[in-house]
This record gives sequence, structure tokens and C-alpha cells, in this order.
Amino acid sequence: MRLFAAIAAEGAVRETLVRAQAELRRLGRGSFPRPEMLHLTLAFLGEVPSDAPARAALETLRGTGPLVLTAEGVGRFGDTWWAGIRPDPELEARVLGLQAELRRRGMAVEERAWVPHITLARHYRPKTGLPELCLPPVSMEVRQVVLLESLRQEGRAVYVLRHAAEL
Ligand code: 2AM
Repeated sequence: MRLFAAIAAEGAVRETLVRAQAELRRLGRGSFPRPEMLHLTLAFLGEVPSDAPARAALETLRGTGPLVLTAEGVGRFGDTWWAGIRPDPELEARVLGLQAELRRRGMAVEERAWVPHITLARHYRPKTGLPELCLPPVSMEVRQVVLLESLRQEGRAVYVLRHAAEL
């Protein structure tokens, strides 16, 4: 199974991201994740034979207290367009801690620096030029971290909840 750990975009953050997606849609074409699929990836694990070690690693975050996540600005990796996440030492410390717990349990977590982002559009082609998008800062309280399985069903990505840990 193909797994990743994530924080789901909720409340005002989700609403703001959906508005940014609508603007992108107006200005170009691409594939736009559905609102309930918008998320911040904390660790991408790739193909693993079992979700048990990842669940155990997620459990180390249980009871550590809620976080604040602030989305702000739009960036891109090639034709993947995303909302940025404001740097936050507490968020970063928890994520690096989770990544260490995952590695300790034998999982190969991406070694490259973690660039926190929430993907808004993939394979995006603007109609003219490069759109300048405004995404004002918007925050949410993060109360849980989830482990998701990424599947493809009829050519579309589908995420299945494998585990959730309350912060
Ligand atoms: P993306 O949104 O930037 O594409 C499920 O596919 C999640 O895991 C997505 O958030 C995706 O990031 C991320 N992901 C997929 N492949 C990855 C990889 N090789 N390294 C890091 N993250 C990856």
C-alpha cells in the first residue's frame, strides 16, 4: 500500500484554498483535488507492506497538544501549483519528530528538505501568462494527524483513512 501522513485542510483554510482553486480554474486548466482531499503532507512513505509501523509512529504524537497551521501565498513546482504554509517552529519540530519516528521503524521517508505545501492543482496550464494569485494568510487549529492510503480508482486518486492520532 502507498501511504503518507498528513494534516487535512479544514474550516477557513479549506474554504480559502477552494476559492484559490476556483481562481486557478478560471485562468487555466488542470486537475484540481476535491475540497475533502486538500491536505498538507507531513511524510510520504511510498509503497509499504503494512501500515502497522506507521500507525505506531503516528501514535507518538497523541496528546502532544493542538497546533496552528497558517496557509499563505501560492507557489509552484513546475505545473503543480500549491498554497504555501507559513514557517512555524512548533509545526516543524513535530513533523521532524514524526519523520524520525517513522525512520526508526524502518520506513524510508523522503530525505530532501520538507517543503510544506498544500497542492491546489496538478498538470496546470494557464490560458495566458502566469497567473498572479493572492492567497491571504488564513489559519486553523490542527487537532489531528492522519495516515492516508493513496489509491487510484478509475484514473482518479482516492485517499483512504488508515489511522488518526488526536494531538
Ligand atoms: P504533492 O501534493 O506535492 O503531489 C499523496 O500523493 C501525497 O503525497 C501528496 O501530497 C503528494 O505531494 C505526496 N507525494 C507523492 N509523491 C511524493 C514523493 N515522492 N515525495 C514526497 N511527497 C510525495
